[in-house]
Amino acid sequence: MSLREKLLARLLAAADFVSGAELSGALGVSRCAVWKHIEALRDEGYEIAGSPRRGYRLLKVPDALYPPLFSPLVRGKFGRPYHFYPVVSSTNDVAKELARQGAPEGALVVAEEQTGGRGRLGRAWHSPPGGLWFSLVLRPPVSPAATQSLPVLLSLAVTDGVAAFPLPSVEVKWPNDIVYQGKKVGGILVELGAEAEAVHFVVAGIGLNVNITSFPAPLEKTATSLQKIAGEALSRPQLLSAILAAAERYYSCWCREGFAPFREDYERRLCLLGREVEICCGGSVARGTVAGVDAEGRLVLVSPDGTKRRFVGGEVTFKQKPRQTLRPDEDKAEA
Ligand code: BT5
Repeated sequence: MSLREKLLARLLAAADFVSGAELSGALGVSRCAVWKHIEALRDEGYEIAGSPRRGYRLLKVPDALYPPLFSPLVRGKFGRPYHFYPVVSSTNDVAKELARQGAPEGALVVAEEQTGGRGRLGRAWHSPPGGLWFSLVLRPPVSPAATQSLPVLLSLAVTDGVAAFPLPSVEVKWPNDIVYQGKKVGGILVELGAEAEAVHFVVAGIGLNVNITSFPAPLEKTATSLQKIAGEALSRPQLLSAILAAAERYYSCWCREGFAPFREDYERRLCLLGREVEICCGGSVARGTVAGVDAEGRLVLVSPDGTKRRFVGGEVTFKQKPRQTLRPDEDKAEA
């Protein structure tokens, strides 16, 4: 780590002002050298408050994902090594290639823009500059079947990352969507490098519409962005680092205990709970009311005749208008 990165890491770790004396002691340089590096960071777009008596406090990091700006924000192993591309076809494709060449768990591929961003079943994913488009290499010690709950788990980590900002809460839409008032804010694409019994690697691709102000015609009515929700642009590096930290925490628990510990939390954030839906899965369509998810992250649907069915994947559409942002407990209060 360079001196600048160490300084930044100290400022990031501190919730309040850090004195110049403390910084110079920790970094082994003079207070004047600390001041010069603070000035250089300000030139790069960091907002740092300075007070003669209290020291320095980091207020805002610039909205750029270049390695020197983002790497100091990586707190754990998710995000190391960090591969950044201004433009790439699909971060999932790059991450898969890196994984095949032996990239370690936590390796991260981020692009400012994707020209061939993909959703499930080869659908196109609109990825202009301003969004967060990234893919993580994972090597979970589980069977291929157990990875089915990974998109569900990761969608929870994404909502946690978003919750680090002063925004109305976004919800999850099983299995892989992040939504706000029925509109899609983000999606997750998990791809596997595996044999029948063994997972060699997983690439978890996450796309989040962050600082995007308009969408092309086909998406105009169905998609939205965090900037539209917040009314202002958000710091993508801060958001990405919050998502990675949540994802790493959740993932390490999931590797040991599976999805069960996350079930209730997931249901609280699930926009489908108690709703009548149609689920399209492998060419067949089922209708029913969503009862929740099970310990494996499967969607539990109660058919009109009362039978319960579980789904590992599929396309869910509402048979009623999506609610605004009501939560299950608010539903009860309404009744
Ligand atoms: C997804 O697929 O939602 C998974 C999206 C994953 C994208 C990430 S970005 C980083 C990584 N690299 C990749 O190449 N992919 C991953 P699915 O559930 O199949 O939804 C796809 C559908 O969402 C499309 O058919 C469109 O209707 C809609 N869509 C496309 N782009 C969108 C966007 N930016 N925002 C909201 N909806 C979008």
